[in-house]
Amino acid sequence: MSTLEEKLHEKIPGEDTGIVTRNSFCDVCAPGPHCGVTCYVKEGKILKVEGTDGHPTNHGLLCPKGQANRQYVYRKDRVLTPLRRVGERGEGRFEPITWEEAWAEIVPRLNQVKETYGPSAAAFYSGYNKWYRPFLQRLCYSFGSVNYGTESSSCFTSTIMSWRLATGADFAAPDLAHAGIFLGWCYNAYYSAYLMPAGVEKARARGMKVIIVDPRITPAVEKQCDLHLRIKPGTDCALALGLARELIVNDWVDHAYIQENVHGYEAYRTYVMDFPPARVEELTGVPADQIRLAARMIHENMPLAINQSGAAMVHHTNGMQTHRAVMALSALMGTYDRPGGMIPAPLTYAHSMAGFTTLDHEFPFEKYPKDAPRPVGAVRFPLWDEVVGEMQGCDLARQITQGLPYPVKALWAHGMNFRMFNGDRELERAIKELDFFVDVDLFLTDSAKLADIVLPCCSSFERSEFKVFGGGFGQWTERVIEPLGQSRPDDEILCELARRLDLDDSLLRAGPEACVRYILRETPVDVDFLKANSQFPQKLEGVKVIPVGEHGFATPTGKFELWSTIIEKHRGLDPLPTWKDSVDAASPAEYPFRLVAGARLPTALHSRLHDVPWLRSMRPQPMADLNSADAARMGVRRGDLIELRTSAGAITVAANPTRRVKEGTVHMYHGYREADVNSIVPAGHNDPYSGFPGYRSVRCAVVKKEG
Ligand SMILES: Nc1nc2c(c(=O)[nH]1)N[C@H]1C(S)=C(S)[C@@H](COP(=O)(O)OP(=O)(O)OC[C@H]3O[C@@H](n4cnc5c(=O)[nH]c(N)nc54)[C@H](O)[C@@H]3O)O[C@H]1N2
Ligand SMILES: Nc1nc2c(c(=O)[nH]1)N[C@H]1C(S)=C(S)[C@@H](COP(=O)(O)OP(=O)(O)OC[C@H]3O[C@@H](n4cnc5c(=O)[nH]c(N)nc54)[C@H](O)[C@@H]3O)O[C@H]1N2
Ligand SMILES: [Mo]
Repeated sequence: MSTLEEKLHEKIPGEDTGIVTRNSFCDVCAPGPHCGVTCYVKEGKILKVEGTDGHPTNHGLLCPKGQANRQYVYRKDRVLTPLRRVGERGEGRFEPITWEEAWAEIVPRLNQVKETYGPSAAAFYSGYNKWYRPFLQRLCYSFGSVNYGTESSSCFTSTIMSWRLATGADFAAPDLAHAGIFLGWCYNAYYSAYLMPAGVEKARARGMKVIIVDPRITPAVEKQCDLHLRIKPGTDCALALGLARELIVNDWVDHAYIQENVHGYEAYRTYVMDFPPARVEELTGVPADQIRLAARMIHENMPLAINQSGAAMVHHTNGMQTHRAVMALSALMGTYDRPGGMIPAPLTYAHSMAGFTTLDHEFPFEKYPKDAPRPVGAVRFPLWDEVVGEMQGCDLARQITQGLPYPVKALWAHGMNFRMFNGDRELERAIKELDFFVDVDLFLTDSAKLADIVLPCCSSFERSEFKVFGGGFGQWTERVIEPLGQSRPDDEILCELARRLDLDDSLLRAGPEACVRYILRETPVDVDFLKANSQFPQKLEGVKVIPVGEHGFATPTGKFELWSTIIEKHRGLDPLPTWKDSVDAASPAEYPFRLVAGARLPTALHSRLHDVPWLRSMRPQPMADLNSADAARMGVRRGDLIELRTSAGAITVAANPTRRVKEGTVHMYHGYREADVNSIVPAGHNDPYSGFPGYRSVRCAVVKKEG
């Protein structure tokens, strides 16, 4: 029998130790996984965390980021009270104030901007966090502003545009359980989605084949791959078109599916004939034989499922078109909305893929302002505006600075991080020019230091929240600990703002629970039952899920549009998914490398974990990965300081020579304050279709620093 001291040391729950376990979920990364987390709590403090046994998402597992939740929640720079700036913007001098004092300052200043410049002069922005977004969007529209926007205008929404243009659906996921071949385009799941490889492994065990398209040798390439196409970053569109050509000339495509469901096949067929294997090899660096082999493997192992890459594929100036070109393969092979192919799914409450519909869309849009101007980004990125209709965050700096086509003077943000955009110093400067800036964050970040008022929000462990999980599960969580200091959940802050602004919005004013009940109103989800069983996700019985094969096409032609009748109306944009190299126009002689900014590290999540000690200890210095042969040629060894220089500037980082990255490329993770890679991704290096930054193909020089 252990002594009490031993039990305390081992953190064993019990009456004698005073330690209890309570379940919540991890909100460090989102929105896909949201792994179940069991917290060991004593006297209101979390002592340790572990994955929740039997949880439908993570089955007791946690990734390194999830394991570090205790250090994340108790990060030293947690904001514990509302703060008012007393120094210059960015200096970091604040005084603590009460919530009453904060509202007394916020309300008149937001109203003043509204009265002077019109409601859309106030923009409402959310960083990576998804869970409170429906509240923020509705509040923005109720305020009368059209400028609701999020970090997803650099993340996922370009893929949504691609799907909407092609099929009318928001999203489609690979049906690994029934696929014969998985085209793992930009598939890096061991690092970016750690639960996914298990599904791939299971399918491989029953014979599914895997092709991975990635310039790097990732763990997935080593463990789960039958054919690795080691492509030059930013050239994927050419490879997709080349594969299509091979499938067509060998007569391996699904004519019956195309006949019935595809619009624009003839034009597309003519276009892809310009991409024979030899040319594609020249453009992409993938050997012609491998292109032929890949096409044959697809033909011999149908049905075809494709990785739905959130980021790497669309972080290019031809990214949206590239995504269309890749997903077009599912139309050619007849596997869109077919078993083993790409299964469309709605993005439901708080962007969790529950697979059933709610009143997510109606909740904000019933308040959409009438007779308002178009949101930020609409003039520069008109296709984005037509297909998405939100503020394109990548154009915010320009509009603040130029005041065109109308001024933006105030910013209310949840988790603003200027470092996440290309040419980020422009956004930092623009924010400094604002009349009024409020940032709601857990931490006093460098972006929060630019704010007039900082409001403290809390983590998932400190709030109660409705959550859906894949497979049709729902949970209404309870607080595991009380909110630290005076921090509050974002949804409560937003509902309070609606009350304080006296908005004509009885639903928001009624509070978060009333809003969630409204969003779920037409589903059989039993909120009271979930609240009474808050410790574990419950199967949601009776929710309506559209069967595979019955989704149809909500496009103007009612078909899968290879030729987009929406893009057709936009001058200067191509209705077919056309090829263009995504690299910038700087001189290749001066900048011989291709910089890829941001391939995921298992221990980082954008900026938010760089200050978490356990995770930082794995890669203490900002480090760039470059190919060992390139490094040897320059006499660069591991840990040497190198300068990465682009047409936009330079940063100094440590070198990590590795065989894993392709010769001629450098990979550098983002979000470091001391080596901010987005400061050297040129401003304006954006995709004209989506507005997305071309983070992942920038011409770059690598110079060894002496001493
Ligand atoms: N070079 C390069 N740049 C990139 C990318 C890349 O690959 N390369 N990736 C892009 C992509 S895909 C993304 S998604 C973006 C992400 O970019 P951001 O959204 O800016 O990511 P973070 O810095 O993690 O998070 C923003 C802030 O949200 C705060 N936060 C965390 N939880 C909460 C919460 O519940 N409420 C509130 N109010 N705040 C919270 C965090 O403390 C942090 O300060 O970066 C983009 N930028
Ligand atoms: N650990 C961790 N996990 C994360 C995140 C994180 O920051 N850290 N971020 C989350 C977010 S917001 C997102 S959007 C997703 C992104 O998820 P992913 O898209 O999977 O992210 P990455 O690992 O950046 O990119 C995937 C792979 O694409 C390769 N790649 C880079 N450029 C190119 C290219 O031009 N062509 C091809 N074919 N491949 C290329 C990279 O080498 C990498 O192996 O990850 C999520 N998961
Ligand atoms: Mo993202």
